[in-house]
Amino acid sequence: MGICNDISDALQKGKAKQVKEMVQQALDEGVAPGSILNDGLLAAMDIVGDKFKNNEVYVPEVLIAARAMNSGMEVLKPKLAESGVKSIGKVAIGTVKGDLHDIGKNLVRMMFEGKGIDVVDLGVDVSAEKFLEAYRNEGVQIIACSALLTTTMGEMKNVVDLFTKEGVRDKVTIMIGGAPITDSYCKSIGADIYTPDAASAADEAKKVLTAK
Ligand code: B1M
Repeated sequence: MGICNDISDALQKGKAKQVKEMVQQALDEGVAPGSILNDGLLAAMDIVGDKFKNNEVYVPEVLIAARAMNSGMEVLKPKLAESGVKSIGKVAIGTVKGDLHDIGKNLVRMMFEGKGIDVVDLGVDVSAEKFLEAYRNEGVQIIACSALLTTTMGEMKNVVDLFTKEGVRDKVTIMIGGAPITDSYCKSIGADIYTPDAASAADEAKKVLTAK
């Protein structure tokens, strides 16, 4: 689909205004909203995510591409809702209690959105209770916790423990990440998935959501 490839190219270059205009043009030409999403916006974010994983592009390029995706989504979102295109699932993300770092968390959120996942962003300094509340009130299938400090990573264990105590641990997938986090830490606290970067987090979340 020509115009979807053009949208994808513009998005990869971070051209927000152009992406927005081309999404509108594609809609005017009668291209299905789902095709614009999958073959244009999401295809482009997949490519950006892969390049980020391979260190071919860095944080600023990803942020610029994500901004371009958001401007395309502004136009597309109402049409997707009308045409009944559903997201693949819902995630609640936050930086854990005591921790105010949000650049990595925001990147993970953008990569999730780039996979067609709905995201409830709880922000920073998020307590275990707030994660639980989001699970109960928002119907999320995944809880995603970010931590940047060795002094706050222990909060992730509190999240796992609270879900266990409340008897809902097996109802939700708990993903963790951030600079001090490792796979062995993930296993030691009983979380489900550790990923080292935002693109891998989105890949793993998609696997979980599409397997359900
Ligand atoms: Co702070 N800070 N900081 N800081 N800060 C670090 C993390 C630190 C390593 C710096 C250092 O000393 N060398 C150090 C932590 C040391 C430690 O605990 N071992 C540190 C410290 C000590 C502190 C303060 C305590 C400093 C002080 O006040 N004395 C304080 C703490 C405040 C608090 O949180 N309560 C503090 C404050 C700040 C600022 C506010 C100034 C600012 C944050 C601004 C913001 O986020 N809005 C800041 C910054 C910017 C940093 C550094 C320089 C950069 C962090 C960053 O954004 N990296 C950092 C040093 C460094 O890393 N060079 C540092 C870019 C970002 C894209 O990477 O977040 O790692 P990152 O995300 C990655 C992966 O980790 C992963 O994906 C991303 C990439 O794809 N990822 C996930 C992240 N979350 C994930 C979740 C997943 C999966 C993957 O699944 C759910």
